[in-house]
Amino acid sequence: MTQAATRHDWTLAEINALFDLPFSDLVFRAQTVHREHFDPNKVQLSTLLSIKTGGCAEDCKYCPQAAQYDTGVHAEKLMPLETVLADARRARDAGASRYCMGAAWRTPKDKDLDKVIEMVRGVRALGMETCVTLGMLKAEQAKRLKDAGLDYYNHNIDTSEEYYGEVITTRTYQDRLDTLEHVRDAGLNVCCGGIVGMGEGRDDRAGMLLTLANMPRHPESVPINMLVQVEGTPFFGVDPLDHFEFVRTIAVARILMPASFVRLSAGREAMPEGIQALCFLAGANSIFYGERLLTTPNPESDRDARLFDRLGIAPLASEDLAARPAAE
Ligand code: SAM
Ligand code: DTB
Ligand code: SF4
Repeated sequence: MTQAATRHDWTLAEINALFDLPFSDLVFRAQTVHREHFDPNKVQLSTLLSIKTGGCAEDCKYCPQAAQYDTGVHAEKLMPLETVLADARRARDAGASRYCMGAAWRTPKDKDLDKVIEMVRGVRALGMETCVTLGMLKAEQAKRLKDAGLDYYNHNIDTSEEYYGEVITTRTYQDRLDTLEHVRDAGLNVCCGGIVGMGEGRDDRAGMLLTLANMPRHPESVPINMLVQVEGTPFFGVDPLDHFEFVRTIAVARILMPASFVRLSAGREAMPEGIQALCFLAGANSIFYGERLLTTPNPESDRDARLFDRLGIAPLASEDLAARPAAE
């Protein structure tokens, strides 16, 4: 089968036209693209740990960790190295190939970065891929992480440039793009996606994917999160997004970024398994695996293992990942 060239010049009208396709046509097209680039029955597993929880100075309206919202999440200190490594070992033994460490920081202080670097080294030594998400990074901080052997940096654009001001006011869209450029320039793999179900319109979902797909190189990993509504956050109580619209978002991401891992990310706890199966059919090939995301629940690992069995899906091993060409 001949592969269409990977594009970086999508227009909003083209992306909206994909969203407007009949559901079956869209999913068929996404699955066809998916099969040109990936084994359709393999899914990559990442386990998350919040290494520094709560007390964050930013005002992201979806986030239970922002200090200014009363959500019951309290500020904690950075976790000790040994606690992190013990958790990573458990995740590896349960089958995760990548370990992602998240911190509720606007940006890391250099002395905190030293400690995170020790964590990255320790997790790598366990034979896992590493990912961290620490907020905004300066160029030299990104380089230090790369030198320490970090594989991926997660930093999301979250939504479209147009809707962004409705979601966060304490840092700009451009701030996020600057961090992503530093991460890319340092030679790290980029993990970048966003959240849907925050009251945005379809145009915003299309606009978010447009920003991602027209980056000079596609992010290697594209997490699509369904908003987890947490009481006390400003977005608690917004109209939930139709599940089929979520599947459409996954399918369009797959078509636009054919060689990237598209992650069915937050929101699976409240998502019927049939919808999750549709997401895999639409080209999602990565999940967060383990009972907890950062502060909110995720499906139990044995429930996911059973779902994979029923669908004939196998977890992707670290060796399979190492053998893959990079995203384009
Ligand atoms: N503080 C860092 C930052 O914001 O870049 C790193 C951690 S932050 C929690 C990582 C990402 O988690 C956010 O960019 C957002 O996309 C996602 N996220 C946070 N709260 C969420 C929620 N309630 N539902 C879905 N995704 C969420
Ligand atoms: C991403 O895109 N989603 C993850 C990860 N990157 C860091 C975080 C989801 C957080 C969901 C809310 C919580 O558990 O606090
Ligand atoms: Fe802080 Fe990150 Fe939550 Fe925003 S998403 S409030 S930056 S922890």
